[in-house]
Amino acid sequence: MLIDETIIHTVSMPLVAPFTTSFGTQTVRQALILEVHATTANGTAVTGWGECVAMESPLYSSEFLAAAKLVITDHLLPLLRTGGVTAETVGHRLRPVIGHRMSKAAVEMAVLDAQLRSAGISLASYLGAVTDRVPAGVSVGIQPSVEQLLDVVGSYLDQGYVRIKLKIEPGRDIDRVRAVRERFGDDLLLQVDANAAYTLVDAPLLRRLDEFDLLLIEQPLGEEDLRQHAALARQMITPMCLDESIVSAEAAADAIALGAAAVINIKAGRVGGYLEARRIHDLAWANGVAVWCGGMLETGLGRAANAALAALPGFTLPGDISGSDRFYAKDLTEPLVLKDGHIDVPTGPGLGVSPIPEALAEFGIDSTRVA
Ligand code: OSB
Ligand code: MG
Repeated sequence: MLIDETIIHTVSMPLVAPFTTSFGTQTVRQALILEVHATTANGTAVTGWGECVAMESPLYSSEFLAAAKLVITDHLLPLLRTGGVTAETVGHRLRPVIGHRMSKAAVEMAVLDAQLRSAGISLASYLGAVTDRVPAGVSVGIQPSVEQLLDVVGSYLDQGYVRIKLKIEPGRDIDRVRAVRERFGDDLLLQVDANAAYTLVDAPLLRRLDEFDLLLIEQPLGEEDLRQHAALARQMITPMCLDESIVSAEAAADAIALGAAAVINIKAGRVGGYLEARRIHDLAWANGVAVWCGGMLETGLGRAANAALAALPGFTLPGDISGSDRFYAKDLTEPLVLKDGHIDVPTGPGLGVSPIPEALAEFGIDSTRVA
């Protein structure tokens, strides 16, 4: 198909409660929403939607929203201007631009959505989904006190979430995990995520987590510390899971070979798109490495796509795929709803959901048209 024009919407969505991680506190989710207008080979007009998961500031990774908008506008879309485009070749066409995977992922997502909508195929069936609903875990931000943490975890469990992920940071780690384990019992599926807040010097401290029978510890060390994660993994019983470090299938292959990752958190945005995400899934599967689907406070668009990805057979652990209401009182699309601890995998063509025009108008703070 030929891309006629792209509209880059910036949305600003208030969170239902502040979300605190080791790298900061967020009360609003600003995101880029791509609206690609294209014409298929047989002359039909089609629209595709993409979401860029880059955050406002470069704290989780080097990418950030303002840069992403610039890269998409000035460097990525121009590479797709000449000749026909298919979702499967977007990654190759964008190769001259180094890095900027979240931006590339958003562009590929929109092209893929357009292509699948015009073909009447759901993203889930295109990717190879084997289930029609996925278990929902929830990522719990760092709370001001242990009491508040126990309240928040209790309310998510009441809602039916099947797995709890606690954000941790130095000084808010062992005691928090112990309190949750003691209150909610040994059967609770529990894991922690440090967002790179520790160094290898903290190994003796982190080893104290071993007594709490966690599913995994996610990204305790820095993005570039593959070898150090492998060293830490050898000192701990708790399975080592990487998030920030896995920026591509190549990085995943290195991490697995080094023994740095027994588990991988797959986020399509972080790795450059849903197609690369599927390649990592396939690689991990072949290596006996478990994967689960991470989240980046996506709107309904990215949330729907994540549910489709998480329905692949290698996703054997519950993902950070919560209902829309975990972050948003009102979503950009029809909400994804928690049912019996699960989220239904959308079945409609493409992503299966679209922005509701009134919601896009309400949350939109800018729309830029790129010819
Ligand atoms: O490390 O998984 C992470 C949110 C923003 C940036 C990084 C992370 C997260 C989360 C939230 O943990 C996951 C979600 O969207 O539910
Ligand atoms: Mg993480």
